[in-house]
Amino acid sequence: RTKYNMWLQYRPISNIKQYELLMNEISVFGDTPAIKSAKVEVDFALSKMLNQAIKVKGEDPTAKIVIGTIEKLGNLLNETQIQKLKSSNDEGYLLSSSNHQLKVIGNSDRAVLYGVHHLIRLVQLEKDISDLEIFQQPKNQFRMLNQWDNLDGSVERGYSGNSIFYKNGQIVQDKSRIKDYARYLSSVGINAISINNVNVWKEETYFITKKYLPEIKQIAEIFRAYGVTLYLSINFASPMAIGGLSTADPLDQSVKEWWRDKAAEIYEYIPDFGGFVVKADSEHRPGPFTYDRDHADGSNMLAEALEPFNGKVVWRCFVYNCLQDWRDRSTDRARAAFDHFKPLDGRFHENVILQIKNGPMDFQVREPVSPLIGAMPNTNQIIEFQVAQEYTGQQIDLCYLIPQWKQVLQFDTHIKGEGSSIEEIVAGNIHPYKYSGISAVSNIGDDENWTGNTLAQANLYGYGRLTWDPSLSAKEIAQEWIIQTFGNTETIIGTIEDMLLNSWEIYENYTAPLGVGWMVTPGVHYGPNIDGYEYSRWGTYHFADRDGIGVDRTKETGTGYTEQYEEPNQSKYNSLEHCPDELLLFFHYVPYKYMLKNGKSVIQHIYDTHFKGFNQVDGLIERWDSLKQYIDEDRFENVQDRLQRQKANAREWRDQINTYFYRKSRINDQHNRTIY
Ligand code: BDP
Repeated sequence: RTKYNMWLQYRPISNIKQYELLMNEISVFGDTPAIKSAKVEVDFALSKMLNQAIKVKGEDPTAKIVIGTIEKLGNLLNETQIQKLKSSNDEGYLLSSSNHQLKVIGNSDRAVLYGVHHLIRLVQLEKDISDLEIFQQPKNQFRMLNQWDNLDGSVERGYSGNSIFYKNGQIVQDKSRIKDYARYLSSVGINAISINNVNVWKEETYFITKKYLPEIKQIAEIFRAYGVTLYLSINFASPMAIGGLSTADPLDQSVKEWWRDKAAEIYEYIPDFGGFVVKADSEHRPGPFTYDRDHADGSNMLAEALEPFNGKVVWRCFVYNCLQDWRDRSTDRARAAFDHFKPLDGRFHENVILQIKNGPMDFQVREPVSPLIGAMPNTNQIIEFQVAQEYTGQQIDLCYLIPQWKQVLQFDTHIKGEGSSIEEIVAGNIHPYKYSGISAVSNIGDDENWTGNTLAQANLYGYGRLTWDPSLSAKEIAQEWIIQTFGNTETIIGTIEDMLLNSWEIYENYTAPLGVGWMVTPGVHYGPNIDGYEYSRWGTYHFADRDGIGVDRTKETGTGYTEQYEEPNQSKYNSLEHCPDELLLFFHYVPYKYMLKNGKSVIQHIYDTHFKGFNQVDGLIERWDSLKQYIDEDRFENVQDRLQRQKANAREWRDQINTYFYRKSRINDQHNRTIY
């Protein structure tokens, strides 16, 4: 089950002498579900890693290891420790150790569980624990995952087999895999999950009825024991689809009442239900527009229904016209979210949270940061990432996404002057948001290794760790993950770390150049089809012709999208001279011979990166092959196989892109390499 265990291998460590303190009796205080999980986990993990039975006893404050909440164990702390814990949030904890005692004390049950996982991680990483005084609290309040799972067992944009939640039109009977998933999530600090696809239009509409609520309640209980709050995606037209009403108008009295009753019913089953995730007026999903209402009307109506129970509405901002006429250049999909939502600032209830994709388009390998994030000082916001590699190699190709997310989080919007980074905005430090944080589309399925490509486990692990502590570097996260997953050997760490850290650049090198995006096979979104979306209705164009390529989004001659940014970003992106190379074609249409800041022409850059990207995949293969003796056959072959498929994909991309642009431009490669 090595591949199944992901980063919770609990491999026996070689030098157990340094952990003598842990070989004493452990006393865990309390018996709520989350505390019980902490107890089971610490017992299981330490016995395995230290290779001996661990004694867990009843509540005894003199035990060498004590674990519990501040409520129960506060009297073991000194004044400074108490103050520090009390000034941290509900999920904060303390790990403190001396020769005599090791304490894991949290502000809540959930925090205790996080503290226990921290301790376990330190041991697996073989860190010194003799003199600890670690206070930790998550930087983000929301650390959420969205499952795009359907009741028929399929997973929208799923690249790891089928759903672990549903099979053949039913919720799975054996829920042990869901429990294991909850364990993994809690180990990296994820605290919320929505368990069904955002596109709700078939049988899933009935999830909020008594036909499914008894079983969803069971799932909620499983997650609760791991500190994860359950949400459901809903169909905005439910009052009509399942309620027998003739309208879903959010201002209609009967609709409001229907949702109020519905909320009350759900909370009878799940008293700590998180709330609704809503995709409305987006890609054919129903929404308030049908009734000439706006997104504030729509979300507020649901918010009112959930308010008495402390429930939240997570309202997605992925709203754009997906039926636009490609002949009409007056609309720009990149502008859409900002144009729709920014004017509504201040009109949302305080339990509405807008969920905004990291870029203005759709999870491309490279996009600028969405200008909507931070642009609504009076509206709660969370950012949405995609752990699932829809446009970044579909868990066949290697693409470690933490560097991309870090770049997004570090982007300075200047919305309230210098230092208004996305990281601080979503942490709620720039505007006084009541709720904020990070959400993401999950990448798991029922493949035995959860993520298709074993190395894609690093994205799930890293997502959790990063949302907890955005100051961790992509490299630190990679190292933690590698050691826990594969072992604490320098060769392994160095080699895999190098593969992971370069993989995003490599993927970008052989796919769509300079921020232009897409060029993928329509529908599936894997492999090249350069003009596949060029004359379609989705608003995703590259405008390549014989003279040049790129989308003009400037204010003078283009769509004016650049104006959605605060200065100095607005001027930087708007000017050809200052726009960074990697986003050039997102913002500007330029001739093929246009000189980049890196000293190459656009066309030469395209040729060079595509030859290079393909060669780099060979490099990945070589590096992985060099690990054969260190890695179990199963996981070794899984990655080896994926890398071969990646190579075939990279070749397709390289050849199609190079040929396409050679034919368009008729400009030769300076190095005379073979272009078909
Ligand atoms: C796109 C996916 C589509 C999703 C949509 C969304 O291709 O399957 O339904 O995003 O986020 O990236 O709603």
